Amino acid sequence: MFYIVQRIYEVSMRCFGVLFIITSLQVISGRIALLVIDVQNCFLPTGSLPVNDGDQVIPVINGIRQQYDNLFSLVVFSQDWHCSDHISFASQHDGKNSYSTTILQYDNTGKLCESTCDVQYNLTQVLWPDHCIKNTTDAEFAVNVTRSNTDVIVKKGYHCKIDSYSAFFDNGGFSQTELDVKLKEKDIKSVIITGLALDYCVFYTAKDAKRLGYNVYVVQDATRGVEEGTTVSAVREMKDQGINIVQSSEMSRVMQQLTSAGILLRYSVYPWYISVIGITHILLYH
Ligand code: VGL
Ligand code: ZN
Repeated sequence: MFYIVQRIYEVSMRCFGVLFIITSLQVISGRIALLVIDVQNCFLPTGSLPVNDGDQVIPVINGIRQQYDNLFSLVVFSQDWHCSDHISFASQHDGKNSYSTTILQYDNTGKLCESTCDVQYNLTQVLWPDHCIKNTTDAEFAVNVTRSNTDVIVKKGYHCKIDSYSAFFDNGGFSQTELDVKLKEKDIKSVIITGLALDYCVFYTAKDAKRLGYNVYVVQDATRGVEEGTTVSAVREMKDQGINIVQSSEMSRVMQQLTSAGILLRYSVYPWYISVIGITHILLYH
């Protein structure tokens, strides 16, 4: 009789062990997302808003995918997707040159003040060359960037009267894309951010991700900036805000850190009595 109880006990302990390992692994593979920001023709050196060496992020991003794809629960591609008369285009502002700035005024509902209006927000807008116009080749993803049909695509900047650098919110914080919901659906806790441009869309996406509570990594050599000065200040501000700036050569350490954190976290919420049973078992039978 005692022997049977002992056997049942031993088998169930083994099952617990296997269950523990499986649930830990699920946590590991269930929590990290790779965000690829605006790797589109428009931002490549031959595009309408060329970013210096913008094409050089592609092999770095592809390399990260090749090595760590199975550790990402989600890969998201954001896509700058503008109306042909988008408010951020210098061409829509008489006498204004590309790369100059203007102030855009919005009322409390987030509507652009074009005539008399109760101004609630003044947003400084950099005026860009016409770029990433929706449904054009210029707005397509770079042909060489590795994509899979399970990747999620998040379009942004499609409201004609407001710009949107972040892949989460427009520049006034008036409206939100589906990105946060998609990440939460997959229980994502950490985001690895790559893409273009470091001083605009990567920067604002990283800051919003941090504010929303994600653990944020920006892979610096998998990004490029539009301009030197804004790139330096963006990197400084991200570091100040607790965003991790890493190099692709450090990715193996980062992924290891994130996955072992997963095990620890899982262990700390694992029912305590299983440990007690396990320890008792070892003391009694070994
Ligand atoms: C971006 C400027 C204008 C970007 C988008 O993707 O960083 N920059 N639109
Ligand atoms: Zn844009």
